Amino acid sequence: MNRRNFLYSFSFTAAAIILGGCEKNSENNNKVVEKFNESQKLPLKLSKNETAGIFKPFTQELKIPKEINFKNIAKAKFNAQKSLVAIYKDKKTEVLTFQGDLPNPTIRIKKGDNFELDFTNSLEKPTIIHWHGVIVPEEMDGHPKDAINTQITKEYKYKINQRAGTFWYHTHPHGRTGEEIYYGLSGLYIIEDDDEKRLNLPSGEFELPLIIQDRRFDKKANLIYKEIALDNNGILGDVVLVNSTPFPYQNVKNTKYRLRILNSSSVRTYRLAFEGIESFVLIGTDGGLLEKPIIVKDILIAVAERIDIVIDFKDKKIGETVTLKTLGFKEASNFITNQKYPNLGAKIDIMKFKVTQLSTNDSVKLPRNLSSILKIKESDASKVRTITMEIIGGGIWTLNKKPYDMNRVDERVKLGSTEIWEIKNTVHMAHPFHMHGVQFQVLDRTGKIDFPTDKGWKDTVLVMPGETVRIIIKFTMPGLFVYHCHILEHEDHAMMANFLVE
Ligand SMILES: [Cu+2]
Repeated sequence: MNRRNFLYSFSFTAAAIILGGCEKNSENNNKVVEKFNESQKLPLKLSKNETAGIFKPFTQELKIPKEINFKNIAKAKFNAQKSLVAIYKDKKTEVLTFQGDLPNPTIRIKKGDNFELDFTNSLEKPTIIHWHGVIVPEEMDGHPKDAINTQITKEYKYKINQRAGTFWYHTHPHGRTGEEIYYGLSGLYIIEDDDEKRLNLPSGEFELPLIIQDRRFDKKANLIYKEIALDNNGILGDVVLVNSTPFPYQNVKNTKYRLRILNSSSVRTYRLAFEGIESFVLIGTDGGLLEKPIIVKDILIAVAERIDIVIDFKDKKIGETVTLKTLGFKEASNFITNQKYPNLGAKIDIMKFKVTQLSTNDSVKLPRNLSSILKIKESDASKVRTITMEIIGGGIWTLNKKPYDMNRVDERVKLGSTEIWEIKNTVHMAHPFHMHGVQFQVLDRTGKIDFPTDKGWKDTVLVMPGETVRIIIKFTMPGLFVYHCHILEHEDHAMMANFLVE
């Protein structure tokens, strides 16, 4: 038994026995999970964690990705490559990057402008970049069929034709997306427009991107990837990186900040809240700003989703700290996950904001109206389709019980038409459903949990266990695109399908 197994086996035995089946359902089991979660409040008990000996949480300052702003350049260059990066201060971790360092650069571009990038693949296997949430022509979208071989360069060139919002990019080779994102190949992608500029939202030093990823490291700061037998349902980590910084801190002034948050983890859904500040304001979702701000105390963010929030540190004195944490989300699954790592219900302190300076300027007022969202009418829909989320024999994750086949067209859609898709989750695990080539609206859901993010434009929606979520989509971009579960180990399995818009 290695050190990690030994340390974990002590407190995990009770949970392991009761959760040993495929699913749990009794009240007793829930109690065990509660207790289990409590014992998992990381990083307070970080001695369980392999990296505990090599760093102290909340001592490394948050890294801010550098920006590639298309206001200043005509064309960018990415080269997917192996790199050594100091995730832990004074240690080198082997990762994958686009420009030699992590976090990868944030792309910033204005609606109406042209995006141009040369992408070279210096990895050993074929890969391709997908611009998640950005509606681009088929050949620019990064469909897994378009993966380029090693030492080949692909030219991306397209025009931004959509409203402002927080998007992201990541590689998308079939069967290896999870591994490539895990090792580093993802980044943020911000679209701006004049409508949003006019709102004078917090910007510059008062706008912070937060890319959240849970990861596993050994004592030498090497990333540990999946244990095939134990991680079939998704990889959970015990170290939370924000912008590739483990459990960081950020110095702030006592004023409003806009936080653009992306969950780029493998499977974990976070229920984010701030210890020290009771409520904050949700202003945007995957596809840009909401119509009106929504005040929340906590918010769910599943893998691949983005939330745009404003938090106000105005009541904090110099020297006070505010902790961003996840309250845990055990509702996400009754499936067992790798018992060595904090489960989906675990409460984890993620990062700290330290108020170190008084603000000299608090002119930012949050407008009552942020944008207008034209509701797609149900009566416009010409077709209703049902997509089921299933696990089939041998533990294979699928959609409609059909493992993904790159060459099979699963759904044919008429260009310009509007459709309702009913996403039906038949299993006891929540799945984030993502579609390429569109932004959609959520019509309704059968479950009890209220998602304020359902009010905005979406490209990824969490479907709870046993739940049916109805979405409405207008198809404006012709071509072959994929839709899939965004739990990375599920999409790599076979939980993906093709739709052809023609
Ligand atoms: Cu899934």
